[in-house]
Amino acid sequence: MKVNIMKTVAAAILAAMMISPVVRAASQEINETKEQRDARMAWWRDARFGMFVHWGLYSGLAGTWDGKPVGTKGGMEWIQQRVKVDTDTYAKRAIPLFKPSPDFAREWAKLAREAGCRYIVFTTKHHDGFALHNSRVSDYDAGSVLNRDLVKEIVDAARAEGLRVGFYHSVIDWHHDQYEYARSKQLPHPLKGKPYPNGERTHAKYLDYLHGEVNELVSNYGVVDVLWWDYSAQDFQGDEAWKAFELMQKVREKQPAIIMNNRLFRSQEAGWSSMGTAGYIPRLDPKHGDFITPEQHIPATGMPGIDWETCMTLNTTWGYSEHDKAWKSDETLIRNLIDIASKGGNYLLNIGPKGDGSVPEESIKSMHAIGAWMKINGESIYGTSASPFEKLTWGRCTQKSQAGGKTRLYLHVFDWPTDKTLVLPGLVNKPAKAVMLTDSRSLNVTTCDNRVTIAIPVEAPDKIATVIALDIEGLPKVIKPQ
Ligand code: H79
Repeated sequence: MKVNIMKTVAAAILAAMMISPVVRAASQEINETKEQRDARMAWWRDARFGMFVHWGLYSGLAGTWDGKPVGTKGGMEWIQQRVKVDTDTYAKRAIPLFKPSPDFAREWAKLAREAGCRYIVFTTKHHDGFALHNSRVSDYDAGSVLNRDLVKEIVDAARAEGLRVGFYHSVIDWHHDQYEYARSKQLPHPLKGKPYPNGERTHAKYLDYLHGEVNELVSNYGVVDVLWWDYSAQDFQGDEAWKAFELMQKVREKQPAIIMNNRLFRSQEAGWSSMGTAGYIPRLDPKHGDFITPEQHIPATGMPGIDWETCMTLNTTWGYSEHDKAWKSDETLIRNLIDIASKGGNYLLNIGPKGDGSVPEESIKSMHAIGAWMKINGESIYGTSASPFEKLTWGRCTQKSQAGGKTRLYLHVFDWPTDKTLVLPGLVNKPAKAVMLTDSRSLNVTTCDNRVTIAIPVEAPDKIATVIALDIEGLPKVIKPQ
């Protein structure tokens, strides 16, 4: 009997050895046809506009430490790193100020819907390591500290408003006693340069915890539409840092349709040219993720053939700061959304709620201004693709295919011409009709010498962006104007 068991075990080990290289290779391969991928990405590509939320223990601190502002600009979700304190010191001050109201999540979800966002991505855990769900693998979580599962509250509220839901999850973790922060020179840590307070650390134990928390997140909250990893460095990334391929595969097993960004990696083939927020290149092997994430910037010419999403703040911080007054204007925000859509990308616009979960008044106003514009002009953003024009002097363009082989071009006019004509240089298609979305007014269209000219009123109906929907025959054909 014993011998037989031994034989079976030996056979099993042998079999595992033989198939393991195949399994490992398979874990990196994406077994998906282009059609399957397009179907999986479809809702995300159509959505074009999402709401990002940065909210955690740092939110109650509000950019203040020892009664003084830590700064007036920049990410105050990094406050623990900025003041360089250990987790005990940080948590002792931050926890009493983190007091979520009963209704906070419904407020966010309503705001996102009113703004015209189709999805919401929120911080399930930021770099400080405090998890918003009820975790079995950590005591530094909302379940242990507040006896609440804030992830569940947010997911339920978002679903009730018809929004898709994404989880931001930091793979950097400043609280965990096995996180070997000395392994990277580039990744931040509040105790950087100092020896580990607890002596030896074992990175493998940290990875068990990281994978454990992610497993809870993708197992206990129904369908998760997006996983937004943050982040890796050139000197610490991918498999070495996070057992990235295994992590992604485990996530996909639980959530086959999930869409993930590329931030478990930072290499050329994963779309990174360097560190920094401008270091992106239009290149992405799908095994590293589904989309590229320019942070606080819009790529000059988009990223043809690649899915990308620009994330941006409303002022200059992601996590709430009572000192940051550098709010972007409605004009900037709306034009950024249009600019991004005209380049074929998504806009993930951030709010940083306060410690009680309430959204700053300025942010509510901005989101409502975008919502008012989207209510009239949303069809020029949702489900559109990038402009066929290289450049337009007066604004931007998006496009959508129509029934009967027509294409609808959405002309977003930023700088309203003073001569009552809007010219589309180099457009050779036959125009069918032009309508202003603001008031459904029809406009006269003429065509001559490879340029389409639309007669427009003297005054711009919308000073920020007036949209004219122009239907043309066939797919747009633009030639270089002589
Ligand atoms: O979660 C948000 C940032 O906290 C995180 N990604 C977004 C979505 C992020 N982590 N690192 N970085 C972004 C890049 C580094 C940014 C820095 Fe700074 C600029 C580090 C120091 C200056 C911003 C301002 C963060 C701290 C101060």
